[in-house]
Amino acid sequence: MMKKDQSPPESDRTIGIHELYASNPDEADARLWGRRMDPVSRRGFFRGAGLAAMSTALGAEIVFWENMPGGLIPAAFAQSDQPFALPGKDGLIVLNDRPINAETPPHLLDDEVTPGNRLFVRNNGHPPPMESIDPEKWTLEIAGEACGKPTVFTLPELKSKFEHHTYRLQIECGGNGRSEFNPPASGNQWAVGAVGCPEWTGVRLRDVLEACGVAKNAVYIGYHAADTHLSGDPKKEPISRGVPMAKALEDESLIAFAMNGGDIPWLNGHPLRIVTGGWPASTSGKWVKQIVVRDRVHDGEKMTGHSYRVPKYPVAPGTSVPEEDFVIIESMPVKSIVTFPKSGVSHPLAEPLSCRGHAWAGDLEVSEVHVSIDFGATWTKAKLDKPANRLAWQRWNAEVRFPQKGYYEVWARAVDSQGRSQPMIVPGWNPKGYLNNACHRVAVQAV
Ligand SMILES: Nc1nc2c(c(=O)[nH]1)N[C@H]1C(S)=C(S)[C@@H](COP(=O)(O)O)O[C@H]1N2
Ligand SMILES: [Mo]
Repeated sequence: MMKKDQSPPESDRTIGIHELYASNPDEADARLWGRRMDPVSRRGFFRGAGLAAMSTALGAEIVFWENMPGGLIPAAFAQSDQPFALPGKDGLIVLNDRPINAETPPHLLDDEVTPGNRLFVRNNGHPPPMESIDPEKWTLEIAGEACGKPTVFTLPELKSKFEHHTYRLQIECGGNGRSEFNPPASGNQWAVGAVGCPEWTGVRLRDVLEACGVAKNAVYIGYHAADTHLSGDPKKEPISRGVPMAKALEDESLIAFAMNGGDIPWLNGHPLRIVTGGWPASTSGKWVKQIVVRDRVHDGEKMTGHSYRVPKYPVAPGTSVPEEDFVIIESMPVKSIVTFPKSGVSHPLAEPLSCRGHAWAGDLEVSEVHVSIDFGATWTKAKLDKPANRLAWQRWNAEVRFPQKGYYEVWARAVDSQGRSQPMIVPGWNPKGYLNNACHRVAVQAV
């Protein structure tokens, strides 16, 4: 549960980290980040326009920019309250700039419906340039070996031919919470904020697929999208995932063209994305151009190997697991966050403190949320709202009183409709650091 301090020890910041990168980049990453980085992402943090934009933002040229490790946020931003600005986003913590990955601090997730500027961003490649996107001309092709009548729709056709549906759907990155695993797992070091629950409007994936003929041997769908691979190689895709037919055909599985009544934010997939709530958000393809109906488990980029997969049996931390023993993550586990108060607040001893947050449970509903101020020795049942619709997160709130002045932590623990509870400490270690649904906790000083 303890947050690992991601910042390097003071001595390492100044002594020879650049030299160390030149001679032993793995060791330099380990010292700087407490982990080893993917060699592809290590170099070339900023180039061309990105570098120019960053220099403008900093108000100075980055003299040694070529030495900056991939994903390193300039200390001028990382160590200040002024977050590095992403277009259309506000207050997010940027974990990586290439590709852009940013999470939302939990106190900024307090809204019942997550606003566009507060929805996390998880990119595997470069998004299609904003100015290249014309919603009127955008097309979506339905194809694949188990599609009876492959069809290309323009976005206006899609909107006019099929009924519109609006749902609040929770999406959470499979790697949310990764930063707490030990030994550390490579990848974005998400804390708790790679989750959100906006209101999506679109057409049902089912309606569109059925109009194009779903063959009897259909097993899975897969998406192909307009973002490009980090290497610049046009033959490579950054990501192409999907879900089994049963999930694709659910009422709530959407091809969404709007979010919260307006355009989907550019970084979240404008003008068209899939939303399959409750499953790892990697299945919710952004900037979607093609959906294939497959006669086998979709084998696109990041469907195979270790991506979005976990060992099919529990393993000791640090175990190396053979590839054939991994299974694809499907519905996400029960989880909750405390969105109020913000961690670190002081609160007058004489007054009760109203705490609140959200809870969700993949394809299931949350049936109870409990809070504790004594590290889990005793729990109080919170008031829990019903979800606005299936696969929406649920608001909880609870009033707590502190017995005396001092330091406390408010912990929240949700239980799903099948009786499964969030663990109080980090659950099952796995090589890629997925599915950490440990209790979230915030610090409060009673004064
Ligand atoms: N085309 C495309 N779709 C994508 C991704 C991507 O990189 N490209 N990332 C996936 C992953 S891993 C996650 S967690 C979610 C994140 O959605 P968001 O950025 O809108 O929060 O988008 C998914 N869909
Ligand atoms: Mo993700």
